[in-house]
Amino acid sequence: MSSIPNNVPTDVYGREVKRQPGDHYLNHGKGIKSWLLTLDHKRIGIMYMIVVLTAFLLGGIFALLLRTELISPGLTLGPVLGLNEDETFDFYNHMFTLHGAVMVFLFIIPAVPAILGNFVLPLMLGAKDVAFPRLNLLSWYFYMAGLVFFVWVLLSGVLSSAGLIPDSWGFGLDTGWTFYTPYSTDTNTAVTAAVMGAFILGFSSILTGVNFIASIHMLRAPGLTWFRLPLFLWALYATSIIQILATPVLAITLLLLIAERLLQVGIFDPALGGDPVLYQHFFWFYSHPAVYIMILPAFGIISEVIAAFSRKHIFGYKFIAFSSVAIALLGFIVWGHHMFVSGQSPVANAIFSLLTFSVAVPSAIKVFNWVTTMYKGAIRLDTPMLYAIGFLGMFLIGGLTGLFLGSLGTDVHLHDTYFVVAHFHFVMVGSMMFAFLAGMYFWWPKIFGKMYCEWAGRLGAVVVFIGFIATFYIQFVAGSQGMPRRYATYPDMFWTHHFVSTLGAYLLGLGLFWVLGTWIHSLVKGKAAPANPWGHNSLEWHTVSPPPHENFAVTPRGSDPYHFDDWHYDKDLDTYVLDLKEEKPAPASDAPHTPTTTG
Ligand code: HEM
Ligand SMILES: [Cu+2]
Repeated sequence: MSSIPNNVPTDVYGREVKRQPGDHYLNHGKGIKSWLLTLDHKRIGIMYMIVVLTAFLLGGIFALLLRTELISPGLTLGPVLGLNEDETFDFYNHMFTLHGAVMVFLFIIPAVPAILGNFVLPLMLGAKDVAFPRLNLLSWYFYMAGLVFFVWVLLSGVLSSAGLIPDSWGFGLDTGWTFYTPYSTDTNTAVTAAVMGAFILGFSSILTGVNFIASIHMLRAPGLTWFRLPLFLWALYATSIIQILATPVLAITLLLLIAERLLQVGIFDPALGGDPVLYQHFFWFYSHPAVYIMILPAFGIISEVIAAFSRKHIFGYKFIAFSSVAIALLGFIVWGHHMFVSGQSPVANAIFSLLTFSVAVPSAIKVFNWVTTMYKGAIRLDTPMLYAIGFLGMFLIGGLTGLFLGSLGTDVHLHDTYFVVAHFHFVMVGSMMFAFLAGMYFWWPKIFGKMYCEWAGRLGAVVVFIGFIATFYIQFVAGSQGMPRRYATYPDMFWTHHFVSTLGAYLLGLGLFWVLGTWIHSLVKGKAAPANPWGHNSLEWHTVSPPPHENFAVTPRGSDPYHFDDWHYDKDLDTYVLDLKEEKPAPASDAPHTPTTTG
């Protein structure tokens, strides 16, 4: 456990910060209204944190229900709930659909940009807030509106099976998170409500993207040139480009789907003269880039954490920065790899397969640079770094198995098997969720002004890692032996695979609850955080923790964020401090262009 003597907050020079009421963003304004109407990016980040983590919990409960059904080859959970065979299969379809949809649309797409991005981006820029604070708040409300639709979808399933609402109102959702036509245009589950929810969530995502791009262009502190931007900001920049360009395509597709359901216009449904493969093209034109909306911000976090905990300048800064942009652009031309068995022409298949491999190049550049940054570094294995190292291994496995799926020949065999399930969980959970947790622990002291308990954080990381591997690694084996995805029952030959996987999932769930426990413990009992516990040099570490409402007392000057040499480790304070004589505050007249509407 970190030991700050007397538990006093300290500034960048290691001097005690005398706290006054209302002098930081958490106590600046009291009452629920001061939160719900806030224009402060930091508070909006926290509001996102609360709701997005709640969505994650919900998705996690569905996951555990799925895994419980799969613990034995026949019907397992269904009969316990009083369901017959058909009803159990139905129940399973609903569970994996809600699990996938909630995890993708409500957790993983917003998690890093909306929670950590919102909180950290203006601080990293040395700005007071994002470029459009009101739009930022609006995007949170869009998220909440989308959430309401999904909650309705869930409730409709519960209420109709209890006989409280007529089935014609829709009951639950059983299309898979991809809403593939023509099934999604026919089924009488609550597809329209779910699709409306995803449509509205899209606007939340677009507004965040607009805000981030404008902020990075307009609000950089004096001296913070483009090539001094922390790599997390390059990653968010690349992400924002995708959010703005790809999300509208999904929005239009979803509207067409609703039109098809309500008006029978005949766009996707072959019975009406439509083309279901067209839907798949539209859907994946968004959803492949969307996987980069999920993973690019994660890359950004890893760059920050690995540099800080290796105490070394990041290796290959420009390569990492440009590879984010390259991935964002290449991500737009590979969507057809989801459709190798859809009846697409062999020429198109071959081209998409080839293009897919090109994405491996910038991805490998990143991994190379991260590993090289660690090489001969003074590595500190604190909790964020443990998650970052876990990320490296998981992303390697997730990425390399993607090559099997990108290869035409092998994909035909592996398509729609557990190999795919394992692959995308290695990328989404093993990589993206690990990076998210790395970022949460990394910025936690800054966000809440409290340290977490280090040994407990590390233990959580180890349990989550073991649980994750146990759950998902064996699914590669099951999948390559032919276990198809989206089935509630299976032949005995897969019993061991599924049994191990389910026990792993319980362990993973336990680990994640432990993680939550370390956060709650920190909020209640954590020691006061210093300004810069990790000795990183990007601007958010130049202000006190938690930051004041307006972020910085004096406008900071941007310099190389990975130049750590000015920060010295102070044993007594257990934090990094700047030498007082090195103090060179920028003149206040250099204030960056910041909006005047921060409330
Ligand atoms: C935390 C532990 C998790 C467990 C134990 C778990 C388990 C499962 C299981 C059993 C399935 C159904 C596989 C099938 O029969 O096709 C599934 C599907 C899926 N999961 Fe997870 N999952 C977890 C976390 C996540 C996360 C964090 C995400 C994304 C952010 C995610 C995204 C998905 C998606 C997109 C599907 C596909 C749903 C569909 O086929 O419609 N999962 N998961
Ligand atoms: Cu893809």
